[in-house]
Amino acid sequence: MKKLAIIGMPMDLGQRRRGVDMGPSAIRYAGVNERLKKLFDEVLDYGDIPIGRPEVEVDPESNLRNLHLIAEKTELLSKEVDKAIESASFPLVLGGDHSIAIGTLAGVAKHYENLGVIWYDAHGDLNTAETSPTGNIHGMPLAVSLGMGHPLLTNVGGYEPKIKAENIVIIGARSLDEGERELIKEKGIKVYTMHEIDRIGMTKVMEESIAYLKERTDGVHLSLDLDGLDPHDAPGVGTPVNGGISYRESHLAMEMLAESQIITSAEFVEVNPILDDKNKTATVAVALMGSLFGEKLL
Ligand code: NNH
Ligand code: MN
Ligand code: MN
Ligand code: MN
Repeated sequence: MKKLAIIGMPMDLGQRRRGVDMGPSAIRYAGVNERLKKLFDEVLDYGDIPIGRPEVEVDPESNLRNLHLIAEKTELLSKEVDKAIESASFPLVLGGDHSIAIGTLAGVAKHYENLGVIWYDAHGDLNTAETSPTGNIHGMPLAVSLGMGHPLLTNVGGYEPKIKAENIVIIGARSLDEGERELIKEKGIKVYTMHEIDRIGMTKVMEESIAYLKERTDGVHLSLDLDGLDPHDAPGVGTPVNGGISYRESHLAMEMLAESQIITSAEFVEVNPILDDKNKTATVAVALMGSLFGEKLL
C-alpha cells in the first residue's frame, strides 16, 4: 500500500520577501493532489501547519531573524512529518521558505541510521549566524541539520545532529558565501555545481549521486529549492540566480530518482506566487513531483 502525506508549511519567516507563505496554496492550486493520486494508493492531505501572522522578531543583537518563531514553527512541522512516517506514509512537505527544512529533517532523520540528503538548490544553505551575510535563516538549514548554529535551531525535534556531512549531495550550486565554501572544503561535502552539470551532464551527475548515496545511506530526503532551476523556468522565487538547471534537466533528475527508488521523503520549497508568472513555478514543482513519483508517458 503506497501512501502519500502532503503537509503544507506556509512560513515566510526565514527571509524578507513576503508571499512565499502562499507557496502551499499555489502548489495545491496547480493540482498536486489530483496529479499524485494517480501514483499512490492513497493521498492524505494533512493541511497546513498553523503559522498565523506573527510579528517579525527584530533583535539587533542577533544575526538570526525570527529565531524563536522559526524554532517554534519548525518543531510543529517535525511532529507532523514524524506522524506521517509513523503511519507508513511518504512525507511530502510544501514550502514555505527553505528554513522549513529544519523541521522536515527533524521529523525524518530520527527514523534512519544514516539519512542521505539531496540538496537541489542554487545555494548551499550552509551559513550560521557568524557567516550569514543576511541573517536570513533560509540560508542556514543545511548547516543547522549538521548540528551547526544556534541551539534553538539545531535542537528542533529534541536531538542533534540530523545528518552527517558525508551523506549530503548538493546539486545546482552557483551562489555560495565565503563561510559556506570553507565549510564545504572542511567537511568534504559532495557538491555538483553548475560547472559539473554543464561539463558531465545531468545523467552522469545523477548516476554518481545515486551510487554515492546508495552505498552509505538507508534513506534519502530530497530537499528541492525551486531556485535550483533557472529563473527562466522557475521565476517565482525570492532569490533567483541566473544560469540554473533547466526544466528538462530537472525532469531527468527526478525520473532517475524515481527509477533508483532511493527517495524516502521530499520537500519543495521557495515557491512564491507573488513573484511568479501565472503560477508557473508551482506548476513546475507539481510536474517535477509527477516525475519524482514515477509518472510515465508510456
Ligand atoms: N546565501 C544567502 C543567505 O544566506 C542566500 C540564501 N538564499 C536561498 N537559499 N534562497 O537557498 O542569505
Ligand atoms: Mn517516530
Ligand atoms: Mn535553499
Ligand atoms: Mn536557494
